[in-house]
Amino acid sequence: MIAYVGIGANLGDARANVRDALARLDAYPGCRLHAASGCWRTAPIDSSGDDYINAVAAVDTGLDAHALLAALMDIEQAHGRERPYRNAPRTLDLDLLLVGDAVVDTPTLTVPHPRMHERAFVLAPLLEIAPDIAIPGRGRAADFLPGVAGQAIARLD
Ligand code: A4P
Ligand code: MG
Repeated sequence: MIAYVGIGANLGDARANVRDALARLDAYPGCRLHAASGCWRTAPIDSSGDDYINAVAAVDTGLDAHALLAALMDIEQAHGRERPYRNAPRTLDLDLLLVGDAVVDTPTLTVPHPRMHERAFVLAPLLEIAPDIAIPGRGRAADFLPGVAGQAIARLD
């Protein structure tokens, strides 16, 4: 099964943190990195501080959605992630975007990620590695791109 993970950082060496997250996803027990987008520089949305570096990873895994969320939190912790307040600047934020075609809605986990279709910093890197992907319950991810055209993002080399 393929799961898609949104990666974001805007503290410290954000690009290095994103690259390290990709390596840690590949090394995590039960996970294997299947594909990774390039890095994108993105203006903060509902958040403060420096521009973010964002990317999306496709992970080949047998873990279920809750086990994947626990894995992502482990990797965030390894980066010393602190949570002083919601949407605070962060060394590393890992969001579970899609887990195959699963739909999950529990107090601790919502999949598909409920805001992914409103965010250029998710859609652009996701579509780079999965141009035809659908968001369960919403439809083709590509159809949401025009709606986020006003959000400032740029792909880095
Ligand atoms: N949670 C529920 N569903 C999920 C899911 N699918 N993936 C819960 C990950 N977590 C999920 O997350 C808070 C709680 O959400 C977790 O405990 C988990 O049980 P968090 O990472 O502690 O908090 P957060 O990231 O500050 O909040 P949240 O709600 O994840 O924020 P968003 O909406 O993801 O936004 N602008 C740019 N340019 N780039 C960014 O990457 N990121 C955010 C974070 C805001 N603005 C941004 C960016
Ligand atoms: Mg988060």
